[in-house]
Amino acid sequence: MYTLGNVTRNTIAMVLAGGRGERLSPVTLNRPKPCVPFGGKYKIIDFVLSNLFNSGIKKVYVLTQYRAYELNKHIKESWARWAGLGEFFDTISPETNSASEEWFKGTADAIFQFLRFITDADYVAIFGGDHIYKMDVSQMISYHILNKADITLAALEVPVEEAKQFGIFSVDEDFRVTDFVEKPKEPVTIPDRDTCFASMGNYIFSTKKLVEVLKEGKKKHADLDFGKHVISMMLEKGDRVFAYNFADNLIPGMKPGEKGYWRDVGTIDTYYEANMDLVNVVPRLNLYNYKWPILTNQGNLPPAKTVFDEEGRRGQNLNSYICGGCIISGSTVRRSIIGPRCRINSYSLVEDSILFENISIGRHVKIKRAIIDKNIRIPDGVEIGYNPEADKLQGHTVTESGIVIVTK
Ligand code: ADQ
Ligand code: ADP
Repeated sequence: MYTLGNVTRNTIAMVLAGGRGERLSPVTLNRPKPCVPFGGKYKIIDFVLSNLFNSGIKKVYVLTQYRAYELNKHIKESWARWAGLGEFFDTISPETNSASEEWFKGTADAIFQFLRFITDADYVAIFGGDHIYKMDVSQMISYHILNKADITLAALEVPVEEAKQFGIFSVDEDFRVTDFVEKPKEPVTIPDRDTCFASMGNYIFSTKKLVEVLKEGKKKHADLDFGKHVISMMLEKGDRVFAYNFADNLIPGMKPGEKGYWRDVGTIDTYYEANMDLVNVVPRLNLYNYKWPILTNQGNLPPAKTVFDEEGRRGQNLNSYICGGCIISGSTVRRSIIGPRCRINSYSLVEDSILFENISIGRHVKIKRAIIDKNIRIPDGVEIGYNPEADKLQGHTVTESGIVIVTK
């Protein structure tokens, strides 16, 4: 009989982190989506890795591909050290596979190229690396085992208007999946509702079955993909495909409003909103729950400091996250997320904005509803976020909703 402890010890995780995240451009021009900063000190991938870690799954491969340097470095510096004996947080990329000179062509193809890495465990958790949520994965694996499933997909209920961007499926009364369509033009709704069951792109596989279906699938599709091919193939064969309702997942210490919290943060607007939620007086996503900590590289940074400047102007931050190594002097920061090592100088005002890392803001600067990429210096007197046309002339990107993105 399996207990929670040994199901997770008998699971290897493969985290898919190779996608470009084009809809998040220009933030993803130089980094893949999983490597985009979130909540100041974290990167998006820290959420899935923390979920795995807190669930007891510490044999984790991160599959990287697009612009992988920064992500590889982050996994090595921030995650590899959490592993104990027989455990690992490692990255693998297509170029390390000498038998194939090609890049991963699809998500399932990426796993196929590394099948030899997973045969040591009875279960494989294949999770996407680019969503913000908390989930106890051990509950999903236990559910998979109790159902004697071949594959279990994590499921969310989404409004029908959003369904086109997901894999959408129907279930029978036992929550066994009866049909699945990747990004359907006409999504099937749940009976008597205007919502659909969507796949979160997180799968638990029984290892033997995974090896079997990937070998078979590769014969038909060079660009084998879980959403596009694998799940439908398994349904056709009569394999046991089950859905796990994410709404049933419980996290220790979770606040009532946090249940079911999941964000794709796939566009600038959704990314911005999810960050801004954090500086609300009561955010939906609680980063202060020490029973389910979100881990990352703590960095050996000096404390954040807020000072009166020499003429007595008050440096102040209101409803903001200020990360290590920041100095806010004689300036005001309001409803913003200020990443590590930023300097904001006198007479400046930063509001409703996200600053990544190592940003220097001069004097008399005004910034509103902006996202500023790392290592940028904003000279004295500049205004950003007050006049879209002027912002565009400066070469910044401005979204329809008026968020300005400043990159190098
Ligand atoms: P998408 O997110 O559109 O749909 P995809 O672009 O393949 O699918 O990305 C899935 C994950 O794999 C992402 O985390 C991405 O970074 C990563 N990735 C993509 N290509 C990769 C590659 N070649 N190598 C390594 N990593 C790669 C999927 C499912 C849908 C489901 C949604 C939920 O196909 O059924 O509804 O996720 O968001
Ligand atoms: P401004 O006056 O335009 O805000 P300054 O460059 O004069 O900017 O710096 C403002 C304040 O930042 C200093 O008065 C000091 O309090 C603080 N500060 C600067 N560097 C350091 C440091 N290395 N350690 C601690 N505080 C610092």
